[in-house]
Amino acid sequence: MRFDVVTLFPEMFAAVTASGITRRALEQSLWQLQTWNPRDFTTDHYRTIDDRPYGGGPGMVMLAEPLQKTLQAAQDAGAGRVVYLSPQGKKLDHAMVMRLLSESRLTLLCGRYEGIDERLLHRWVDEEISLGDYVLSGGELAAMVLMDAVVRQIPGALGDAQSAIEESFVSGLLDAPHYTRPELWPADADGEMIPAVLLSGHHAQIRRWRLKQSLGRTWQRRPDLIADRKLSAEEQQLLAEYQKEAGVV
Ligand code: 9D3
Repeated sequence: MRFDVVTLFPEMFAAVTASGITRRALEQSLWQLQTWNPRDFTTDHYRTIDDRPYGGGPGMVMLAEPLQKTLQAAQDAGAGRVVYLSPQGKKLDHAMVMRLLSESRLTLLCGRYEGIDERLLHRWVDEEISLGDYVLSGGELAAMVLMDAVVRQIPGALGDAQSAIEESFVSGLLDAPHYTRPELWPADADGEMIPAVLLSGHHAQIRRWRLKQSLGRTWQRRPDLIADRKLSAEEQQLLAEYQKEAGVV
């Protein structure tokens, strides 16, 4: 997987190249990143990349010409389909992540200020993607979220331990609670014990408990996910037990 990122702030991308799973995957050559700065494609003394909006109003708009030169240079170097990160895009989800993974090369266009001259978007953008209904300061963090989500799906990107966790993940449900040492925390009179079943060594019971917790928490916190998902007979039974124990039905 190769990403070409058009950005006025290339230094921000150290967040994905310098730490964690994405850094290790980069070191293993499972993906590549090249940034392209539109400032480097300006020709005037002030290296201007924005100007005032026609029609008036607050803020500035990114100029088409420097972005066109930047995207042309990236394309000449073999860059892929152009994705514009923008609040007007379709909201990113797991299905989109998997579709993006299937493209060997992607160009991510990051906007700043109020946005980009629409005529540049008409000629260059293949797809527009948003993270959701809240205001970010620009497209860079959104591009990094997209890259992180895609890179961790590249075969070999996750360590063995982590990919085992992903495999056993009950798809379409929230996680069950996690606990680690000590068994009692805090270590005083009103400390909280971990659920006894997790100490039982009874793996079938533990699996059932986790599935029940996943179903119950999803039902309480994300009913939209339950509505979208078919429940097996066992899952329906476990959810009913959870609801009865929680005293909510
Ligand atoms: C406060 C500015 N808004 C005026 C109504 C419009 C606006 C312009 C530019 C809001 C945000 C931005 C910059 N945002 C992004 O580039 C962005 C984004 C986002 O803000 N939310 C969710 N996903 C994304 S992807 C790119």
